[in-house]
Amino acid sequence: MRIDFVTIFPRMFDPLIAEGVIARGVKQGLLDVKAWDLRDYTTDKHRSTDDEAYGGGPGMVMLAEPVLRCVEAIGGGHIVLTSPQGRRFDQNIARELAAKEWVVFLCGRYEGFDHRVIEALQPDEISIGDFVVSGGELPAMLMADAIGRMVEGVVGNTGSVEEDSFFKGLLDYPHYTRPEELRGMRVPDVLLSGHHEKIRKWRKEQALRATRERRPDLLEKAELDKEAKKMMGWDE
Ligand code: 9D3
Repeated sequence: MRIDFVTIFPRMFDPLIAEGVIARGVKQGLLDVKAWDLRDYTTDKHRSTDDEAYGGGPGMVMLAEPVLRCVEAIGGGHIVLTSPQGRRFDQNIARELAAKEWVVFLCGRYEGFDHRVIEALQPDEISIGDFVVSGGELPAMLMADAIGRMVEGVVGNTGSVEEDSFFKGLLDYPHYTRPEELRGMRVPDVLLSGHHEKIRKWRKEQALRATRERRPDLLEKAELDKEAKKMMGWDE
């Protein structure tokens, strides 16, 4: 899979490409990741990437021409525009984008892009949530991480919780490792018991309880099996 970023801050992407799950995918040859400097596609001697808004008001607007020139130089891909006005990113959108061969993120700054970028490219506008960050770079990196880890082979996830069909859509159960006792706090006996069936049920109960207490909205969407409904006291 190929992932490109169009930005006025290409060096912000250095750590993404150097460390972690994206770096792993790049090293394995499964991901091809590049940050493009919008300034290289400017058309004036000052290498401007933004200007004042027509109609007045505070804040600058990013120029359309450098973005369009840069996108033409990239030459393809599914174009995502990071924007507070976009559809809200979630695991389903991550899966959708991970299925693409090539994704190009346009990272906005200031008040965003000249609207003709949206008219010309008709990008897939995506937000990461209802809070304000200073630009699209961090949102794009966050989405790239979520997408990259879903590309086959990037994360060695044999038997991971996420892949377990039951725990999909639920919060995680508590995890413990050595030592058995830490500052007076013991690992739950059931996890030391060696009873795999009891451990499975305990984890399932814990995941259901955490989800009911913290994210009841997730529980409504989750498809619970008979055993889970019984654990929740929902059995007839
Ligand atoms: C909606 C807020 N805008 C009107 C007052 C101003 C504004 C704030 C922040 C315009 C652009 C930005 C920069 N943010 C992003 O580019 C952005 C973002 C975000 O702020 N929150 C969640 N997801 C995203 S994706 C890109």
